[in-house]
Amino acid sequence: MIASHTLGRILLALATAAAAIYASAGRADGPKATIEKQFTAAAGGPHRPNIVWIMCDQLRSDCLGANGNSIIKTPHLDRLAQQSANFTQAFVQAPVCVPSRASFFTGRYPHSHRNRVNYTPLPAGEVLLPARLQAAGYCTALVGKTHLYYRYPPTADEARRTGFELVDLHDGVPFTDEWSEYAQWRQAHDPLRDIPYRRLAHQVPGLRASLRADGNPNRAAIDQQYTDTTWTGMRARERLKELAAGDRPFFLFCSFWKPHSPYEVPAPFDSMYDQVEIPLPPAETLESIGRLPPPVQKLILRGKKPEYAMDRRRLEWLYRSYYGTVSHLDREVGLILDALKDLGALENTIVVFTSDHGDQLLEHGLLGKNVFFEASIHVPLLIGFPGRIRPGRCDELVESIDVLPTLLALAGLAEPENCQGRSLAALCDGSGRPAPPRDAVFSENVIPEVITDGGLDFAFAKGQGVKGVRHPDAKMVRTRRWKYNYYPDGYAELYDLEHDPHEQHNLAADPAQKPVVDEMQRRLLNWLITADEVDQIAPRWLIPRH
Ligand SMILES: [Ca+2]
Repeated sequence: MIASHTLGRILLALATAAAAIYASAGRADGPKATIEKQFTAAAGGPHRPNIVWIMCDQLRSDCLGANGNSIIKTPHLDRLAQQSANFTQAFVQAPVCVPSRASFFTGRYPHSHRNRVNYTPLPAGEVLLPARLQAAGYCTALVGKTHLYYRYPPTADEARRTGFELVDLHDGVPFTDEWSEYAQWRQAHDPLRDIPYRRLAHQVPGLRASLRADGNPNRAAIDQQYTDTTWTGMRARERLKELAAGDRPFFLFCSFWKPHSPYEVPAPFDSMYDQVEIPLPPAETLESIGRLPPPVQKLILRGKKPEYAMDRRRLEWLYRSYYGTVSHLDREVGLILDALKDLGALENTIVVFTSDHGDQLLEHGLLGKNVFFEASIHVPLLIGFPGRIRPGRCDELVESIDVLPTLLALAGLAEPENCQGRSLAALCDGSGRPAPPRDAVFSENVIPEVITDGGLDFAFAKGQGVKGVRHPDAKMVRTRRWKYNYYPDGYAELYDLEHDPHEQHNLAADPAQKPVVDEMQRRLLNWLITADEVDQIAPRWLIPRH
């Protein structure tokens, strides 16, 4: 038994050591207070660059001209790509909106920030990028979709609680229209205000007569000038004028809802690809789908009318519509870049362009996302900053959690202690400083839609999942050559991306690939064990400094 005075001495020694570590790191308060103090102190620092982050929803990496697509017309994004570091191998941490967006804005993996499923709340302790920039003296503005809230309903006040000072909210789905600035604006301006904004022209009796029989069946009912894409661009340019006239650095998050499905597209973009042949993915069969892990099969075959056997003519128009929507978005990006230039703000503004995930566009029989195939997890990522970032392609593997520390580094601000991303600044600022590349990227996916058929009924029984089916909570690790997806209950996928870039041949059960499977499992296990060390080890001593 240790004598009480000895125990006291040990405790004192431990406390002193802890205090020394604490003091050397300059951390005297809890994590959130410390972060705020650091940023408040930084607010009086040198003039900081503005940040314009242009976000879109469901845009694939390969649907930019700058990324090698010779069919799609994206001249303005190509211009931005020429002026930016173009991260050609950027991957999201979740192939669905809310977890992915939470990762972008926290710099943390989904299992760490714990916002795993759409329309679930952000944990109260998670501090988002706009709040960090606001604390550093930035004027922060949101135009469009955020999809991140600490509580329901998704109002402008709730968006302000995430760190946005100026809010023009539009989350883009009918059940959030009650709180949508765009929906209100359209009601005040659009002569066709009674027609829902996602409605197709051929669904509206009064518009059918004006349609060409051989025209795009996905033509939107409403005029392009009243779409949420045009509104988001217009409102962003108006905000930019206000922000550029202010005396604070600004952060504008300009967040487009498109090219998210449904694939309605307004004129004239509906006919832009009329005569164009776009390569389509191979048709899938029940047999080919049956070779996928059960959660992925369920996702593809969900609903009363699974889409995997879609008519090829319809699929052709779907591609033309998606491309037309991207070209519409591209026009708006061009107008935003022009506005920045006209305001004289381009030189001191970091411009980011990316997406929260991609779209399968019927690859592997699926529309939308929620899977680890390249079409869903591989996104465009452009980061431009005149004079600081060297324009050009960067083919290193990067993760979406890397964007937050990159922006903070470029703005001269400290990285949060719990950030799991790595700043990309050294990869693209021409400084020649070493930037250890990632040799693997990770993604995570809970797939509630598998169980609920796309509904929002998330009634959950512990140990039984939803409606008696356990949540398929899957993990992915991807190196340059290999992708390994792990599902609970013994299912897995292994793809050799070098020889099988379209992920057609699952090698997980191939005895010849057992060493690769073992190596990928080791990578997953190491990542799961170590990713949270930033929360649990780094700065969390509870013993006071003095
Ligand atoms: Ca999304």
